[in-house]
Amino acid sequence: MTEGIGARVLRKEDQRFLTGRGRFVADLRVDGELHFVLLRSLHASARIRSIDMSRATAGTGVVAVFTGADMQADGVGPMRSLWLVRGADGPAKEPARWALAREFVRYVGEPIAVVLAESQSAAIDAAEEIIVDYEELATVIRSTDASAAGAPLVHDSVPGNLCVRFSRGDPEKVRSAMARAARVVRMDLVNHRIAGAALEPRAVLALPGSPGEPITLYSTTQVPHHVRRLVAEQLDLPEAGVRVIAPDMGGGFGYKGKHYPEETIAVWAARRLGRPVKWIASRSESFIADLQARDHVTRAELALDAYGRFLALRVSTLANLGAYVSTIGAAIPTAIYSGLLAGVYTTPAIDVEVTAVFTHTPPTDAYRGAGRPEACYVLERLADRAARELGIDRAEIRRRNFIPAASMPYATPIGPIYDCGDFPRIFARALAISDYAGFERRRALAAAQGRLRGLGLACFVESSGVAPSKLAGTLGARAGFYESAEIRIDATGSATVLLGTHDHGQGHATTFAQIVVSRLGIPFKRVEIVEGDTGRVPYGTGTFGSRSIAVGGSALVRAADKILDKGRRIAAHLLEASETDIEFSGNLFRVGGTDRQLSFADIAFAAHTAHNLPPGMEPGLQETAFYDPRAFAFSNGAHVCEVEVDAETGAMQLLGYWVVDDVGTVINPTIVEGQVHGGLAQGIGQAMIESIIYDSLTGQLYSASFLDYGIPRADMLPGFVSETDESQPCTHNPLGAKGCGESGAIGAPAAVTSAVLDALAILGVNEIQMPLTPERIWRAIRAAANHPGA
Ligand code: MCN
Repeated sequence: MTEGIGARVLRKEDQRFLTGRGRFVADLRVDGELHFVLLRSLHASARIRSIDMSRATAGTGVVAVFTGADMQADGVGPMRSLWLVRGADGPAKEPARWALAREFVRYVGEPIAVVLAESQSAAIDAAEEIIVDYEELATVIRSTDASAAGAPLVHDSVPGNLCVRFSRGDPEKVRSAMARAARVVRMDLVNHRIAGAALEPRAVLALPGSPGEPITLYSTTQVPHHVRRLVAEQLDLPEAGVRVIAPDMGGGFGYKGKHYPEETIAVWAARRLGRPVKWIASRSESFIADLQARDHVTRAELALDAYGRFLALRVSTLANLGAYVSTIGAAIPTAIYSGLLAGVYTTPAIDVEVTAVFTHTPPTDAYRGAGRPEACYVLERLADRAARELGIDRAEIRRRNFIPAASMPYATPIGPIYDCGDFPRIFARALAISDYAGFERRRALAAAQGRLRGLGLACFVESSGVAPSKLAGTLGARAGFYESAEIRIDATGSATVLLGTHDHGQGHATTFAQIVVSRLGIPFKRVEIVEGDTGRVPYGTGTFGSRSIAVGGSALVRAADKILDKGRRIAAHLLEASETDIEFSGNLFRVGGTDRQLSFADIAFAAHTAHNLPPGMEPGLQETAFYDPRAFAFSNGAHVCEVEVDAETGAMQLLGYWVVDDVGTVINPTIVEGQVHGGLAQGIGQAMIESIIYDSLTGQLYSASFLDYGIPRADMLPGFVSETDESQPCTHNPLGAKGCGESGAIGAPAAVTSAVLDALAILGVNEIQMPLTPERIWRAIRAAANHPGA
C-alpha cells in the first residue's frame, strides 16, 4: 500500500510549516490581552523578608502585580508531582512547591512575583521596579555535597536533602559474585546536567471565557491532559473548568512534558482579572526557568570471569533532582533509569542503588532519553573499560555477553522482561555497515598524517512507551499510562481521528493517518488527525517516553478494529450474508468467495443514513478505544562512530556515524530516520558541547545563553547512516511497533566518548568526562603519561 504502514509518505504537516502557516502560542493575539512577566529569584537560597511592589504597581500600563501571598489568599494549592516513586525507606519526599514562592526561594530563577501589563515591555520595566529584601542563606549546589554532614538543608522538612533512596536487584548475590570474579572493573562516571533548548521557548496564553465557560489555556505542552488535571487540582476546579490547548510547537524534548508554574499562574491570573493573559519566555529566561536533565554521579563496578563474561554489576548513583520534585522528576533517575541497567547483556546479578537528593538548582526531569542515555552510558563505558583491562577486543567482549535472541522472552535480574530483540544481529549489522573490520587500516592512515583516529561503540535497549499503568501505580505513579483514540467516520467515508498524544515535530499527522489507511482502507488525504486539545479529545496522556506509536498507535488500531466490527455487521446485513462470511481487505467488505461487495464508503453512508441497519443497531460510525500496554516496547540499537582528534589543540571531529535500530514494525521509514537523526544530534550535543554549569557556591548559572551553552550545529555532525531492522516486532502490541523518538539520544553520549577514548588510548588517556570540549581533551592529553610533549 503506497500510503499505508511502511510507506515513505512525506509529512503532510510540512506544507503548512514550510509556508509559514504554523500556529504557535506566540502567534495567537487576543483582544484585550495582558502580558505577564515574572520576577525571578536572584539567589539560590534566601528568605524573602519583604517585597516592595509600590513602584511597579504604579508603572505605566501595569494592571496588577501579584505575589505568592495573593495566590495563598486565594487558596491556590501546591504544584504536585505525578510520580512519587516509592523507595527503600518510603515514598519520595515532596516538599511544597508553589507557583509563586512563599517566604523561601530555593534556586536562581524561581518565580517570586508576576507583573501583568498592557504590553510586554511595560511588564518588563515594572518587574525591574520590584524591590525584594532577601536574607541570603547557605546553599548546596552539587549533589555530592548534598548528603554531607552539616550540609545546608534545601527544605527544613527533608533531613540530609534526601528525596528518595531507591534500589533494585540482589546485593547479596552481587557481593558473592564479586568475591569470586577474575576481575572487577570500577569506574566513576559523571553524566552532566544539560538543558532542552527547543527552537520555540515556552509560552502560555489563558482566556478567562464567559461566566460558566471553561478557562482556555494555550500552552507549549506535550501533555495537555496532565496539565488540565494538575492546574484544576491546584485551583480546586473541576477538570471541565479548564480547557488546555497545545497548538503547533517548536520542539518539546521531554522538558515541555511537565507541569510548569507559568501554566497555573496564567489560569489563576486570567480568572482573577477577567482578561486574557500571555507569557512568552525569552531565551535566557528559558535557561533558568525550564526543567533541566541528567546530573548523575555514578560509581559502577563490573565483575567478570577470565573469559570476559559479565558476572555481576553494582551501580550506585547520586541523582540531582534540583530544589523540588518536578512532575515525574523523581521517577526518571529511579524507576526508569535503574530498570535498564541490565541493558543488552546477560549479567546474572545486579545491584542498583539510586540516591536522589535536593539541591539549590532548578528541578530536573525528563529530557530526550530520560534515564536511558544515563543507563547506556554506565554499561557501555564499563564494557569498554573491561575490554581494555582484559585485553579483549571491544566488539568481542560485547558479543560474549549479549542476551541471545533465542533467550527471549528474557527476564532481567532487575525486573523488566524483554519480549523480543536480536541484539547480536543488530550489533553485527552496525559493525558491517561501518566497516569495523577496516578500521585499523583507517587509523594507521590517519596516524601517518599525525592524526589520532578512534572508533566508538554503544549498544542499548530502551523502554519505550512507559507501561503498564498498574506497574507504574505500584511504583508510586499518580497517573495511568494508557492512551485513548477515537475514530469518527463521516457519511463520505472520511475519518477524523482524535488522539490523546501530542505532536511537536514527530510527524503524527502523517504516521497515524498511515495506520488508518492500512487498517480501514481510507485514502490518506481523507484522514484528519486531531491532538492537543482537551476540549476536543476527552482523555489522553500525552507524548513523551517514545510512547505515541506503541501506546497511541495501538489505541488507534483497537478503535479501527471496532469500526471494522460494526462495518462487517452492516455489510452482512446489506449483502444478506452471515457476518462470519464477510472479509475486509483494501477498502472492501466482500462476501468470501463471491463478487458481492461494498466499499468502506458505502458502509459509512449506510451507517449515517440509518435507512437499513441491522435491527437494534445504533446509527453512526464512531468508536473509541483505550489502550493500556501490557509492557514496555523494548526498542534497541547499536551505534558506531569514528572521530579524529588533533593532539595539539584537543579539537575533535566526528567523521562518521552508523546506527542500526530495532524499532519493531516501521510505520514510516523517512520519519523514523528523521527521529533517529534528531536524537543523534542531541546525544552528540551532550557528548561534545552541551553543559549547564552552576557556580558551586552561589548557584548562579554560568551557561545561561547560547554564548556559553553550546548546542550542536550542522557543521559538527557527519552524514548519518541509519538503518532499521524489522525482524523483531513487538510481541504484545497490535502494531508490532516500538518507539524511536529517543533512540539516537540514548546511544550517542556513550558512543562518542568511546571513540574519543579510543583515539587517545595510544597516549595513555584512560578516562575523560563529558562534554568532550577541545579544552577537556587537550587537558586529558597533557595529563596523560605518553602525551606528545612528555
Ligand atoms: N514511528 C514509526 N515507526 C516506529 C516508531 C515510530 O513510524 N516503529 C513514528 C511515529 O509514528 C511518530 C514518530 O516516529 O510519528 C515518533 O514516534 P515515537 O517513537 O512513538 O515517539 P513519540 O511520537 O511519542 O515522540 C516522543 C519522542 C520523545 S520522548 C522526544 S523527547 C522527542 C521525540 O520523540 N522530542 C522531539 N522526537 C522529537 N522530534 C521533534 N521534532 N521534536 C521533539 O521535541
